[in-house]
Amino acid sequence: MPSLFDPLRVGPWDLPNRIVMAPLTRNRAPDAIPTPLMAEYYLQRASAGLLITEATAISAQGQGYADVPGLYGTEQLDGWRRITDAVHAHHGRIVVQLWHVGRVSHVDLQPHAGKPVAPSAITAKTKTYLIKDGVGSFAPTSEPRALDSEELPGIVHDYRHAARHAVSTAGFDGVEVHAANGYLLDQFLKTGANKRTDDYGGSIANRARLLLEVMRAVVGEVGGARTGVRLSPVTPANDIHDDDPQHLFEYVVRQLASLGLAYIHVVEGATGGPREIEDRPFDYAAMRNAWRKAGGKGAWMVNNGYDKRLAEHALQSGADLVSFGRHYLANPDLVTRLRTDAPLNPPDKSTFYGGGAKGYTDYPALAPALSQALV
Ligand code: 8OZ
Repeated sequence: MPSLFDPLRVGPWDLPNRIVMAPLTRNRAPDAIPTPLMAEYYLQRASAGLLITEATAISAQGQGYADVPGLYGTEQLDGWRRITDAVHAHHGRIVVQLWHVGRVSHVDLQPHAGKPVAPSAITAKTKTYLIKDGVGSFAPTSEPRALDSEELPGIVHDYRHAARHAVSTAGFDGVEVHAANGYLLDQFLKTGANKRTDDYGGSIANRARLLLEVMRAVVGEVGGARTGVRLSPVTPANDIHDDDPQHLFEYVVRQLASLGLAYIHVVEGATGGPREIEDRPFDYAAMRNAWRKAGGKGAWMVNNGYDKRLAEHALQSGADLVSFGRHYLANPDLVTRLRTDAPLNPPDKSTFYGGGAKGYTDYPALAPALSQALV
């Protein structure tokens, strides 16, 4: 039976273990430019099997929160290059999460103070995060406008362009397309946000069209073996829901199976919340079986509320990788701590979003002598 500490080959990557750092939004990139402090944070965690960066905007239109990084400007790419160099110098592997927020944005964050874009003009009952005069606050998202079908090739182009520069300019080992948590691609997928009457709305095949176009474009740029995707079938995050997620997501993974992806990353339950949602049941094993049956060969990565016991159980039940969010945030040496059953630092919620080194790069690792003794 595989353990969390067994190596795994995924695409071109030799992962030393099956422990992945989940994407975590931290709002510490003023003007969307990654900083040296961010390099410190990621390199501290380089012993993970794989690091997935915080969600990173593919375009100015894809921005929805203050001080989240981007991947569409030279300074942004240069900032990321310093981070990937630091991680590689520490023998780690790092992919960037490609993000377009869609309707989860605010006019203050949009080019020319325009309306955020969405499949349909339906406001999400959720909040975004703004920083004004150095003070952060949560604000309701703005009313979006429905994207014209003529604009969709431009969005696919933005993903393609971001993926190309992520690998060739910023030095990432690959990319993860963020199609979860109620952002643009999830908005297109799900009936709660997509009321379109064109080829991108209505049937499951139509609602999945934009995601599949984006995936083919990204794979065409960087190769399937360097591409993953994150899905969250039933999360209520950002006011999203679907009437029939089981059929929707089984269709999506069947369509993705021929692309030779590195991995599928599934958020089980409510992102950052309960793994079971009473009125939103979902059979994740059936989703995985649909992917395998259709020829999907990449790794199956699971996420949400895992601890060591649950993670080992998931590996025994057919998962290949487990991603950890809050535990990774608070434990730079999570691999050693899990291996040695050492106590975990608790995460401090008050420093999740925004700020500096406090609650970011100052979580202690075990003393080297102690971690040596425990191994
Ligand atoms: C927390 C705060 C802001 C954004 C996600 C990118 O849920 C996020 C996010 C999380 O995927």
